[in-house]
Amino acid sequence: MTVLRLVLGDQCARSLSALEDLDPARDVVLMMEVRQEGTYVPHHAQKIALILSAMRHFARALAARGVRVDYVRLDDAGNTHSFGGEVARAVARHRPARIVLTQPGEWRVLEMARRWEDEHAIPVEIREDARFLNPLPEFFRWAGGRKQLRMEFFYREMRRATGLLMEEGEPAGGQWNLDAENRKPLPRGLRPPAPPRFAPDAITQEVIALVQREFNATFGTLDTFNWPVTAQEARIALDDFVAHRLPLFGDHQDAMAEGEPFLFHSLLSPAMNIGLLLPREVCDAAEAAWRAGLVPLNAAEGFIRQVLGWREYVRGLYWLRMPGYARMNALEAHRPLPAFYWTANSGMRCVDQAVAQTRDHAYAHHIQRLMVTGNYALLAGIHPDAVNEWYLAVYADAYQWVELPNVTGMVLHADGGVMASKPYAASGAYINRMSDHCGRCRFDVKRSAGEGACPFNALYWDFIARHAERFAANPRMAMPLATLRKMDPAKLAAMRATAAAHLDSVAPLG
Ligand code: FAD
Ligand code: DLZ
Ligand code: SF4
Repeated sequence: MTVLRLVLGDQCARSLSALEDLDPARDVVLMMEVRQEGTYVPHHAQKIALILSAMRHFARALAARGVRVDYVRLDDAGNTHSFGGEVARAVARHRPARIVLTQPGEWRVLEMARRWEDEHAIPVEIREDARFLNPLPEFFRWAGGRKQLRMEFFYREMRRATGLLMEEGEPAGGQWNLDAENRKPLPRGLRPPAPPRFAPDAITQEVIALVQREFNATFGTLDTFNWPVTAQEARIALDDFVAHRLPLFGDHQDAMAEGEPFLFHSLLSPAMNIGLLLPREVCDAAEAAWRAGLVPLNAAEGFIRQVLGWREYVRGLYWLRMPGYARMNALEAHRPLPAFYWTANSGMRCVDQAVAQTRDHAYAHHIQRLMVTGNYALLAGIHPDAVNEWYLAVYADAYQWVELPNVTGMVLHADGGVMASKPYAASGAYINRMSDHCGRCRFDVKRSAGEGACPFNALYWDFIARHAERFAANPRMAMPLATLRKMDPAKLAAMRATAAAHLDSVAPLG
């Protein structure tokens, strides 16, 4: 009897566990374009277009291999526009003996899927997502009993387990982590090579028109759509990155520069997160380039650490801690999201550049997400729900399994330190060191109080003072707390007044 196999939009991988034992003569693959997935947060138009185009290409590739694909298009008559409704209609159409799917990337969808067995009175098998390098049971075993879950120790285990960048049981080059070499700003005159172009084919063009027509995506332009939408294109993107940008990826990983949204970054997360590339092939390509002498070790290690370490770690943490993780607010932050997260008109050059690039490309690199828009949200005390919704909406690579730990854990310290031993809070000095934004800003990065002072400075000390008691027991916060104690009270009062005036002047989302 028929097995109904589901492929969700972020599961466009040939090696998907749900397709493993597929029998083309017997089974049906169900793919569903549904409005609910496009609107549960106000997604960037490019994110919706990427998913729908990748889904249509993947369905075509499956059909070409003789697989029966039941593909529900967004504008099909009768589309109920939810996964639940479409699964119910497909069960009525095919009368399957059972449903098979790969574990979804978001808790809310997993909850939905867990109900189908009762709703349809047939077995529903939810399989491990084998695209990841670290099976969840192994992560849970590693995490078991530990009070703090430090990525660095997890990463070392992953290096040992996979053999990546290992030589006779030791880390290649003698050190596990070469991050100290990876903090250089972009030197004047160095222009990063442009990423490859992926001209939209007929399918992508059709999808772009559909998204323009059907979704009221007010944030984000589609004119600059340039994401790989097939496994073949994603491989071209990977090879291009390894050849042209990986060599300097490490050196300038943390740099920010005017008019350079991509720098030496890979831009591979959107493709990886929907299954067009596997993390193992991405890591193997970086390691092979290093072994061939084409890229330095700090570049290969820095990049592999992001994919093998951070990416696997945040996914493990998400499934370990959900659903409670989504409700955490350890620093009791309650402000609404400022409107400038959508309009790019804060007057803070670093913030406006990050938001404008996000609007134009559905992309900002890690340090912009962490140390600019994220740092601002942390210092200003914006509610985690509002911050999470924004990050989940605006990036082409955003799915809750990866977005939530980065925001709640890494950026907002809202998990009380499960992920990071101290908050990534920084004043304007950090942004000034790593970018060329401050020279073009109407605020003065050297000043901390009064009209025209950089808001990050005043907000930083206001944040430290606000949470001084809470952070007192944290040895990693000893330095800023000691500086705070020695600070002239009048100076601190002036900074806190500047922070308050700034926050009062910021328009919340209407
Ligand atoms: P590169 O700089 O080239 O890095 C290589 C790869 O490493 C990325 O493609 C990604 O797969 C992986 N990676 C790097 N850092 C992380 C990390 N912290 N967590 C998980 N994977 C990582 N990444 C997402 O994929 N989706 C998100 O929704 C997302 N939200 C984020 C929100 C915040 C607040 C922060 C601070 C980070 C977030 N990240 C997210 C992680 C990281 O910023 C992006 O993966 C990266 O910017 C994607 O661009 P890239 O492919 O050019 O990355
Ligand atoms: C993000 C997204 C969007 C915009 N649309 C669809 C869709 O129409 N059909 C689909 O199967 N998936 C879509 N997705 C991705 C899902 O939201 C994703 O599978 C879940 O969030 C689980 O990670
Ligand atoms: Fe950002 Fe402050 Fe620099 Fe302006 S002066 S770009 S607000 S860090």
